[in-house]
Amino acid sequence: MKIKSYYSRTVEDAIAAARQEMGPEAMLMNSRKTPPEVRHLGEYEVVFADAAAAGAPAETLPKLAGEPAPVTRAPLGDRLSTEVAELKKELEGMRRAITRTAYAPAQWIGVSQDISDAYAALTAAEVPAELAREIVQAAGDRVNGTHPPAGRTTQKADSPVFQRALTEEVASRFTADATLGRGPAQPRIAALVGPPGSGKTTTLVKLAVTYGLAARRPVLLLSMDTYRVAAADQLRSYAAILGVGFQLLETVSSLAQAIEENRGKELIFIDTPGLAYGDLEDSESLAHFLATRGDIDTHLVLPASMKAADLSRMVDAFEILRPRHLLFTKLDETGSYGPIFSEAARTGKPLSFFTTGQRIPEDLEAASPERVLDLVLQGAGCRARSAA
Ligand SMILES: Nc1nc2c(ncn2[C@@H]2O[C@H](COP(=O)(O)OP(=O)(O)OP(=O)(O)O)[C@@H](O)[C@H]2O)c(=O)[nH]1
Ligand SMILES: [Mg+2]
Repeated sequence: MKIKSYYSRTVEDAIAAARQEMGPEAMLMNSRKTPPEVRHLGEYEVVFADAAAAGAPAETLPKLAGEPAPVTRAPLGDRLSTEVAELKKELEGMRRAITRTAYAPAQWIGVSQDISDAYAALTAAEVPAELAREIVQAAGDRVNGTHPPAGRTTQKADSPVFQRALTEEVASRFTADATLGRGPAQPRIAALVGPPGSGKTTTLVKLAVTYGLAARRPVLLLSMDTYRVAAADQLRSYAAILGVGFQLLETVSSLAQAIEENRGKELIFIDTPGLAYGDLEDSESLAHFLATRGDIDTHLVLPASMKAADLSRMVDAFEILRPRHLLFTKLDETGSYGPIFSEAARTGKPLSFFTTGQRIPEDLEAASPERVLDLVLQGAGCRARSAA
């Protein structure tokens, strides 16, 4: 496997140099404006890999110059982060104790440490209180066959059993399905919809690289984002960088035609403009198109950092586009992952992918039940997972 960085004044020049040296099969792995310390090499850096790099696991993908290495911390940094971690732990303990007494149903207080801890952990993860209560109650029922009677204390020895029941209870309430396209139909077509700035375009490119180019599947990128010139240009230049087809379409009938003309492709990705509440009413034709096309797999792209109540409102508003999957972005921008789970539980829609940063294509994950359980139960969490 050969991986090499190319520097130049423009991305296009750097790509041209790479393609000249490595050939048309070479695959773009990363690109960015160079940090000041290597600026003398050129304004932009692109990293290319030859064909043998395709399919390499994400961990082995190259880092760009100036990106932080996986870090040996200075001793002072070590001490500080240990202290911060301890402080966080203490604060978490205090917060849990407060949550427990303030919000837990009265009959739980002093009854079962496991139940009140689990409730505190779920609400700390911002799982809505009602759902958190239902889950721990049901987990308790799984263990006891009934709600824990007042005055009864769960024995310590019961903890692993309860933690397993809690994990099973959470797991039974959502699904994960990291697929693109619907059924065996070819080409597989995925559309990304969502509010402005949620990460649709960059996620689409991550998906196209990971599931298209890296897997050597012919890909086409289509954009319905004619609202802003810059938006279409963003995807057009990504398509040029990746060396895949791109079309900007103004109407749903031209979108349908473009799909028809490209039946030979394996994967077609459709980017859409960010739609705010007001826009949703005006996007009737796109909504009707996506809602009625049985072959298009629509993913609703939402930032994980959005507040739970806003998220629910947004998901409900986007229902007119009939999204089949929920795709959460910007997991790196929050520490509370309960709303991801609770929206999946509330709507019954499977979680498809997560994005965890701005790097293309590395910061993309296929959603899996294990990952979601880790995110949601991280407070109650480690115990519940290891008990499962
Ligand atoms: N931190 C972080 N930033 C992200 C992530 N995904 C996307 N972004 C950033 O969010 C910003 C918006 O991303 P876009 O992909 O342009 O969002 P969009 O939904 O296409 O935006 P519109 O087309 O304007 O609606 C960009 O700066 C992205 O780099 C992520 O997982 N984490
Ligand atoms: Mg966009």
